[in-house]
Amino acid sequence: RILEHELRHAVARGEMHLVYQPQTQVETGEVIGFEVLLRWHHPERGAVSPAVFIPIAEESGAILQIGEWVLRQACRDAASWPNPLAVAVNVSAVQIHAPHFVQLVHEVLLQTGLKPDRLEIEITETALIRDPVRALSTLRQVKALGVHIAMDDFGTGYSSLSNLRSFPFDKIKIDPSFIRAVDTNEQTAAIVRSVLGLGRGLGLPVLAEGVETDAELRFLAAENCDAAQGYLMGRPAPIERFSQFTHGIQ
Ligand code: G
Ligand code: G
Ligand code: MN
Ligand code: NA
Repeated sequence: RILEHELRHAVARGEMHLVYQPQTQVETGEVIGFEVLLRWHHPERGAVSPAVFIPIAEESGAILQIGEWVLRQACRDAASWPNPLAVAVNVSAVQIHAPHFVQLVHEVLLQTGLKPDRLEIEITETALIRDPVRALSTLRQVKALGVHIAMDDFGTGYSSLSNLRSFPFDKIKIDPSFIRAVDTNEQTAAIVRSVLGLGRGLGLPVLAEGVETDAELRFLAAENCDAAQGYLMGRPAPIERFSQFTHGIQ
């Protein structure tokens, strides 16, 4: 396929770049970190969505090279931010199951000087099902480095409560589909309340993704949700846009 061939050269040709989206503490509104999101500007096609090219990169194996570039660039950026601002990097199943993933993370932390506890890797449950034994071993080793691990898109896909018990997660990220209209839909509200209770019971902070309105944020504050991310607090943008935080002025 065309995209697959072009993907393999996209990093080397400088067609990929990173955008960052702020994550805030619900109670104070303080920015606590940023999720890094990959963007591909194709010379002819223009912007190609990661929802389109990430699956192709995973099938072709190109995600290994692309993911390494994302991790290195994100850690390099974050190393210059004031402590304790954190960076959250999406990591796909193919990367988790690759032989040298732990070594790569270790090496990138050493090279960039980023403190391990300021890096969070985001993993969906789908990434765990292919080889759960191997995934567990890898995640334990990553955690032993001091890196944090977030369960991404919680509530969708292959969600299983047993994953929360079996894998060493440090945070739960509730999928945006549960935040949409959480303030007006009683069923959605009940589900979000129960996830917050689950987090509390397990001692895991919960971050709500896809917060777009004040009413959604007020609901989350009233229910003691720990953290939030969404267009309301900030759209994904080049890191320069957030210099008031990353340069420690505010
Ligand atoms: O930013 P956007 O909402 O368009 O991202 C769409 C999807 O692509 C999301 O599920 C997101 O997790 C995924 N994604 C974005 N950047 C990366 C990345 O660097 N690595 C991986 N594996 N997935 C990413
Ligand atoms: O990695 P993950 O699947 O969580 O990807 C997060 C995606 O959610 C990103 O692609 C980002 O562009 C998108 N996103 C972030 N904030 C919002 C929001 O407030 N509303 C919607 N609809 N999407 C969002
Ligand atoms: Mn994510
Ligand atoms: Na998500």
